[in-house]
Amino acid sequence: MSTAESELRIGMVGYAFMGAAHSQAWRIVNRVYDLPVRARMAMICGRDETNVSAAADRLGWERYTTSWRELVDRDDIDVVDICTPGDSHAEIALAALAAGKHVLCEKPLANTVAEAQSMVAAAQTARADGTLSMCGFTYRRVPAVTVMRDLIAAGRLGVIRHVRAAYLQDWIVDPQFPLVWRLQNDKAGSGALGDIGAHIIDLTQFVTGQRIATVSALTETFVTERPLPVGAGSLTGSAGAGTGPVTVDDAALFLARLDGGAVATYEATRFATGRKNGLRVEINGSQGSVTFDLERLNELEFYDAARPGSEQGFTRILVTEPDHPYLSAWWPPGHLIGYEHAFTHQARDFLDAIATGTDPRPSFADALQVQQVLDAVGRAADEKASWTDVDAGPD
Ligand code: SOE
Repeated sequence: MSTAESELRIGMVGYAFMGAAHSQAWRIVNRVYDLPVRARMAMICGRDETNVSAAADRLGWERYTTSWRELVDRDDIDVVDICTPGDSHAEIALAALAAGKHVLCEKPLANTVAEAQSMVAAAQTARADGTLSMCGFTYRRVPAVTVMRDLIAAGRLGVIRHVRAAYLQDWIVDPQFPLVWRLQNDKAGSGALGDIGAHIIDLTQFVTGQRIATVSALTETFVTERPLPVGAGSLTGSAGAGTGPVTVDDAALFLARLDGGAVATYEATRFATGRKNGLRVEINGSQGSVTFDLERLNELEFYDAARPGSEQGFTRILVTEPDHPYLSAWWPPGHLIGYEHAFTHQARDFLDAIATGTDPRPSFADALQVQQVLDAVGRAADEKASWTDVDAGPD
């Protein structure tokens, strides 16, 4: 692949919510971080010419195309960034890797384990030629999450006993909210489970260093029929004429055992009325505990059992200091960051990996393992294997 010196020409497929978040990251990553390569926003792709040309203008891309195959095949594109619904991830990623492009793919990696396996195989083949790939589990790049991982890795919590994770949203509580692609199984693969459950699976495994080994699960679809959307919907939308079936879960809950001995509960729902983007994780160990909430992403609560009895209690760590990961390049100490910054951190890490030839994480193989957990949860919920009915009590 020919690359202009010190420049990586990015081609992004998709321009809705995730496309906008990734564009923001590509636009500013070299302004914030001193990197060996520069990202150039070379081309954006979307199916609708009017919309994609407007998105190119608004988001700052040099050119646009309506054909992802054209984008993938061009000699003047080095990196393909996939921000489309899950049903097209595998096809685009396989073509891009075969064409020698580095690939960043949004989460979840695919809609099925089989697709994810084919992506891992393609990524491994491409790696032999120096082509890299990474999956966008962006919350790994929230500085507080990295600090949480570091505390656990340093043994500050002792032996990890409990993982308690929930991802709580409420954007489809209204039964009149339209049937956008995230509510359609053929486009999204699953509902709350894959969209937001995947985040807490990846995040908890990342911070604990333990993997989910076995699960018992239930899923629920509270609203089974919704108005058809007008135009392309994402997280907002207008209801049009007619209705269609919701073919994904609205909520997914599961119990798990992790391979390092921890036990865990997970809850992913879009029906937690009043909770907007509440990704909450609490880890309890033999020597301490730590909690994180995405709605307060500059903070951690840390309990250190080694402190004197008179000083015990959860301490708030404000993760805004230059000593914390990613932060010295941003603002003076004590100044806060937000949701979009993790995308810039992700772009930074991917560019740096390409420039230095190191393997970025989460790899496609890491993301396949998350896909296997999603699959196991789906099967456990369908099979209802480990459910025990409560005996009928008195009236
Ligand atoms: C919608 O539930 C969504 O936008 C997810 O798709 C994203 O991955 C998450 O970051 C926020 O919520």
